[in-house]
Amino acid sequence: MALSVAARPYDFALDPAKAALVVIDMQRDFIEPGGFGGVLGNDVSRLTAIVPTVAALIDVFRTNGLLVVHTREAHKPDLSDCPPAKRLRGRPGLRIGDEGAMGRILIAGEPGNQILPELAPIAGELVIDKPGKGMFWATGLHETLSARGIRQLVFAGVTTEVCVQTSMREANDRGYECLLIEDATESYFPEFKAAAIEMIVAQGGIVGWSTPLEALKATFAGAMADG
Ligand code: C5J
Repeated sequence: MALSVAARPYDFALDPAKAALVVIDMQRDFIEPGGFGGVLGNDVSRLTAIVPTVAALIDVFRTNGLLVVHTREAHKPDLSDCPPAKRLRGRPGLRIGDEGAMGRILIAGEPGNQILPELAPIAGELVIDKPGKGMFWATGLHETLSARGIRQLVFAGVTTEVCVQTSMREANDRGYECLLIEDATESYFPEFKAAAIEMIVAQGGIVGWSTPLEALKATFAGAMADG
C-alpha cells in the first residue's frame, strides 16, 4: 500500500515494498578536510553539517526494513576506469590517483574512499563503487535493483548538483520514481543546491520530487500509528 509523503511539486506516493534509499558518496574524500573536495578548494564544513540528518534518514529505512544502497565515487588502483578527460580536468593541486592526506584520491580501498564511520553500511546493504558521477554508469546497479523489484528511489548525499542530480536523472530515465530528501543532501555551493532542487521539481516533477526528512518521518510515524 502506498504512503503519502508531503513533497514538492505534489505529494509522493511511496510504496515501501518497492522503495530503496540511495546515499550518494558520503565518503571521506568529499567530506573531511584534506580529501579531494578540500584539495579542489571547497569548504567541506557545509557537507559535514548534514551527516546527522543522513544518519537519521538511514535509521528510518533500517527501522522499517527497507533496502539501503550506498555509493562511492571510486576508481580502480590502475585507473583503467578513469578516462584521462576526467583525471586531467582543471588545475587541482592533486589529481585522482595521486597520494593525498588520506591515501590515493578517489581510489577504491584507500582510507579517503571509505564511507564516514557514522554512516557505515551494515550487513545486507548494497555498496556500489561507481567510476562516474551517475550511479548507473558501469555499475550494474539497475539490474540489481530490478531483480529486487525496486521501482522508487529516495536520494540523499553529496553533492546535490553533481553526483546526486546525475544519479537522479539516470534513475528517472530508467523509470524509477525519485524523491530527494533536501536536508540530507548538500553542495559546496548553496546556490547550486537550491537551483538543482528547483530543476528537479520543475514542470510537474520532471526529474522527481523533493521533501525534508521531517515529512518522510511523519509519513512513516503515521503508518505505524495506523498499524
Ligand atoms: C563530485 C560528487 N562533486 N560525489 N562528486 O565530484 O558529487
